Amino acid sequence: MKTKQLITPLEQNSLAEIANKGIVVPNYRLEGLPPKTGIVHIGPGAFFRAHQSWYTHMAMQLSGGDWGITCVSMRSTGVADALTSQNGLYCLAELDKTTKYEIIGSINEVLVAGKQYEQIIARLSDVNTKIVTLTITEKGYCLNSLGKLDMDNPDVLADIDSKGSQSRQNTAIGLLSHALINRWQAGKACLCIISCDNVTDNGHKLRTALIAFAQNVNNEYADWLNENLVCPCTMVDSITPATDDALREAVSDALNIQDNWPIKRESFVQWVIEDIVPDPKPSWEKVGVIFTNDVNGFEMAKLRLLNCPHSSLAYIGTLMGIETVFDAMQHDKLVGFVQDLIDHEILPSLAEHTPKELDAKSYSNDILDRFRNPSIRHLLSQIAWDGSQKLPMRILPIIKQNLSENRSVLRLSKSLAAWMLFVRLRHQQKQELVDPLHEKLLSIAALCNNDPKHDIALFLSIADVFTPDLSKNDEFIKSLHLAYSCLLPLLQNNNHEWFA
Ligand code: CS2
Repeated sequence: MKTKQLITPLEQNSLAEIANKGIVVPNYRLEGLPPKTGIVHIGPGAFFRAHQSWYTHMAMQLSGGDWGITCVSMRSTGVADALTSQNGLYCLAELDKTTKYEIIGSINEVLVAGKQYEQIIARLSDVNTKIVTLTITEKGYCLNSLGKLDMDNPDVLADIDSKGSQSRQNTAIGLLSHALINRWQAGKACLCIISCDNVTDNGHKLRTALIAFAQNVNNEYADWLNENLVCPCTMVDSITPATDDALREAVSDALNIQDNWPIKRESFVQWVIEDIVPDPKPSWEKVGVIFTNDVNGFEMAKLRLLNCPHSSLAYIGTLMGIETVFDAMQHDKLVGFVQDLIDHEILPSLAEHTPKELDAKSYSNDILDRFRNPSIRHLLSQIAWDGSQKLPMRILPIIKQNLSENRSVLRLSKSLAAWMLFVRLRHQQKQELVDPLHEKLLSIAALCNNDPKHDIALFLSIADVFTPDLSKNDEFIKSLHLAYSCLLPLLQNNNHEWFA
């Protein structure tokens, strides 16, 4: 580790010095006043800072504009603590055949809902704020298994009771509604709110949640929102592992700068947005963002050809004692299973839905090559988080479609059975299960007795995950029993023979 005096702190005042070292810095932060806030982002996690924040940075590098981003953390203070002392600046490391570092300056500030609620509402209500982007994870949309606002969610009910504007909101939906009500009452323009989560039909579901909330608060406001709210659907993609100390050290050694929270990702990055975003907007199209009216085709292909194999590797690989995606891709039989899953149960489901400009098989091969990137240490345990929220987006829709089209679901059922056994493994090992339904899932795991019929019935009883059209489908249940029996040895003695 270099001695402290050689390290330059990453902050506004050191940008010129850092630029003089030949490091790419945000030129829009060097010239004149920093860009004003034009975007508010809720959920400033690693993916946002690797993806949307980078795209907006690139757009301002090219064309300037007041597209500074105010980030909002709904709960945790970690990102705010790390970035505030750095004036929002951070280093992005692209790790591939070569490593590329760049200082990103699109973030103006990070506010925390629990401490700076009024400031957040002021930013969201400000006439200069045109766009809101969201990475609040699947559970953040407060949707039930039918894709509607979850009126059984106590946080949603509490937010509605406060009429969305009288007090601090618990949910992102409530927070947005508070600001939208302010804008409506002040006669200001509405907002364009862009979901950037791996949620099927994300823009429409977000819009449904916001309008359903409005209808429980004030009908006039709901009518205005219905008329003016723009929520484009999107597909987002870049493999972004969580930051670790190895990255902090690499940035410090390579750049001689002290960055509290650098970000790493692969070089591949893609953003597809439904072409309904009103002007003014950042010049995202000049830096590679695809605006199209067929987002659904891109989104379905990505969720099914990247995220579904990802989750399959995460659960099966963890049961096999494998740690990262790269390690899993070295296991021929596991890769063979994933390839069969893709070829026989996923690609056929996309045949009628793939955009004409997308060759699904080639796209899938490229994704598996991305999984083999030796520079990316992507933990299977990270991908395994929030299974109860992810699998209804990336595995269950394929199963439903394949069942209705008389196609096999056995391999998909093995991925699902692996999730169930993963939950049991977490219970057995008394390890944390990162999932909003962790209590229910662990209580089910405690009741499992290795009898497939008994155990599967317990998991299928989770109505928040399995809708009746699946949980009561005899063919699916039979397939799940077979898959569960086939993988059970992985839980009992780490036996890899299940591939046979
Ligand atoms: C991953 C995704 O953690 C996960 O669930 O499958 O975060 C994946 O890395 C991204 O969708 C890639 O764009």
